[in-house]
Amino acid sequence: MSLALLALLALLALLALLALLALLIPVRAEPAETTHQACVKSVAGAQVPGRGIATPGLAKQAFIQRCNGTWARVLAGRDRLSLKISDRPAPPETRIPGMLPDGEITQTRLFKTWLSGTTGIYRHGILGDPIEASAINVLTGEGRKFEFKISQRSVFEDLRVRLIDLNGDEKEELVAIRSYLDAGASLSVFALGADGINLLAETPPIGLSYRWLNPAGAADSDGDGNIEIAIVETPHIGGILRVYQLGPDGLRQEHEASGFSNHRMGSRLLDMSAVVDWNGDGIPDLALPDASRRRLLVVGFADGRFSYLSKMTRGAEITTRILATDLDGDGKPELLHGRADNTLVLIRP
Ligand SMILES: [Ca+2]
Ligand SMILES: [Ca+2]
Ligand SMILES: [Ca+2]
Ligand SMILES: [Ca+2]
Repeated sequence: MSLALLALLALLALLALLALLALLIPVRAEPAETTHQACVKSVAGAQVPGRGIATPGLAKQAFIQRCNGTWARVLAGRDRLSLKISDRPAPPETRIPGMLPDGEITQTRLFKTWLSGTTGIYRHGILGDPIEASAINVLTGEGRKFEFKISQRSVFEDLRVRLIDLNGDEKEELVAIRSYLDAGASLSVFALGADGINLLAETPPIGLSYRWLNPAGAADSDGDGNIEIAIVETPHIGGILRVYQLGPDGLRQEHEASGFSNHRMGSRLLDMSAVVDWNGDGIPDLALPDASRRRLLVVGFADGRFSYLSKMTRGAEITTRILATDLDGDGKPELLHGRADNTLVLIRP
């Protein structure tokens, strides 16, 4: 056999081996994006009021409010989205005397909560006006009322109290953004005891006045059985994602990663993030925009390791809530949001 023929045979064998390897290595599917032209003012699930923070769970129904104020239900086909004229999904929100004018009521089976005690001492205006709150209110299922006023050196630079059981005692803690006049925002966790509301734990404030943070989600994001809470620190100036777990010594940071944003300066929208098991490993992941809010990212913390699970196509700015849904009923998640280029987007893993 000639040398040339041997070389040719070797080359053919190599090519066959490479082809076999290509078949064996799974190709990672790109997320599939389905869009619909619509000027979207807001995106909502069917359930309101809620806990005030993204947690695991897929909305079976989703609604949008168009820029002209009308509401529509979002229907998801395999390759297209359509809108069906609908009423507003939730009844008009109840107002409680004394509550923060643009505040929101949150509720679980055990409590109803809201912010009150309006104050103008911290003129930051990150949430649309310089009027902030100075007290947390709780109304229990048995009709007991509690109030907790914070000191003059700080305000609740927030619209709502998030209700989430961070220590696993089957009773929700009360979580709010507390800003110190001379040191900026911290994440504050309160607990309702027999004697009233008490401060349970707090992250160190950012360190500078007029520096803010926005919670992003709460879930057992590493699978260790404890709930973590994720926040984005300084979402307007190159946000840092921080993940905390509440323990006997307070809130301990477990992860830190830069390049995220879940809030636009001056907006009252706090929900630009979703908790969703994107890779189907049974552990909840977190979806939130990058620092420019022009690209949606999904990150995971399974087994205590931070990783990027998906980076969507860069496009126009994300302008609405990011809602985890299962609108097509296949049991797998989708992410729904509106963009500044008048597009409603549904993304499948
Ligand atoms: Ca608890
Ligand atoms: Ca955990
Ligand atoms: Ca997962
Ligand atoms: Ca689905």
